Amino acid sequence: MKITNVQTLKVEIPLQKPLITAIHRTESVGVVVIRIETDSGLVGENYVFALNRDRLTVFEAMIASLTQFLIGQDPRYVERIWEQMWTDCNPVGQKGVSISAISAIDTALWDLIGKQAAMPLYQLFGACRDKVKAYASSGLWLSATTDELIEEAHGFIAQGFRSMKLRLGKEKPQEDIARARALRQAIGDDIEILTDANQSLTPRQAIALARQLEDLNIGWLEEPVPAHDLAGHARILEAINIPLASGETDYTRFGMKTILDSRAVDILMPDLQRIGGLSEFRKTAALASAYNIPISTHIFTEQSLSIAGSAANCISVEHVDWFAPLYKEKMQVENGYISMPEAPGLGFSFDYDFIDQNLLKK
Ligand code: SMN
Ligand code: MG
Repeated sequence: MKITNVQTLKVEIPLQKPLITAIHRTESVGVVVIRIETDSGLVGENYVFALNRDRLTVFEAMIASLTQFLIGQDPRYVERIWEQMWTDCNPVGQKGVSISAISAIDTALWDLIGKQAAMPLYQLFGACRDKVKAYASSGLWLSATTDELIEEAHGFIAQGFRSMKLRLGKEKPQEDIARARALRQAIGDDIEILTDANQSLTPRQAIALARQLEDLNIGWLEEPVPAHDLAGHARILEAINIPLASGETDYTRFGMKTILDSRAVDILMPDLQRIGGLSEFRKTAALASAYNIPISTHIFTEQSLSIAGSAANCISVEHVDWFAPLYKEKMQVENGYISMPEAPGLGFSFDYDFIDQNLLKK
């Protein structure tokens, strides 16, 4: 099997309601779709997420700069291709746009490998489970009123979720506490509440806030302080009785090792795109297991199921619905769990009617 062509398409996916956290704000989701074509007729499919439409051409150009390592190559040499792309990006930086492009390509190559092997990737990697706990994360935004939070929460429960993530970072900490309290009261004790402050607090603020949330049985507190403040994370972790989660903002196994060495997290949350694709995610899961630290995957739900089904220390996946319109197959949540996709490769295939209708021409 040889790669014959790499195609990219810029797509803007409309959102039902704006996505708003302490540091994110967008009304639509921008992605660069990537298709790696081969002489076998099989196509590897994946995308880069650029939050909104503003920088799609930047990501597209970075992918184009790496196609020299793909054309004429066998996708099964994914490890060699990864190393070549990684080395090539050294002078321009091995984080940010570089690693996003590497990730998009790497995961599309794995999609091809799975399709050729006629196996879903979680089985090709060595399966450890058939379904995984998923928490609802497409909502409970900072912009929601307390009434809206409760309405959304009931909607998540009706969809089959038993766990959901509330965003923190209101101007006054009392507001965060009141919202969390109202949510807990509305949904009862059997549904898990996770929280994410999106790096908006100081260590002192985070400790004070966490102490007031402790009696609400919160599953974790995520990114309480700026992601690079690992000493701050470690200080908070020691001081509070809520597990601390972080990791989505850093890159590759090297970034994750720094977090793990700093004893900064109870739960590591690698992000498929920032980590460097499925190749690097598998290495990261193994690394975290050596530190006795569980992982929970960050966004990219469809593709991350391949990790969740094959990494024994993966405790949950974050469920976001933003990318669902790209795909023909839809994830189903049942009693809090998502089943592994059984189709070969990633197990999700693009809906080109939707993509064509939402193409960005410039
Ligand atoms: C998040 C990440 C990316 C976009 C929106 C929200 C958030 C999360 O940090 O963990 O879901
Ligand atoms: Mg987060």
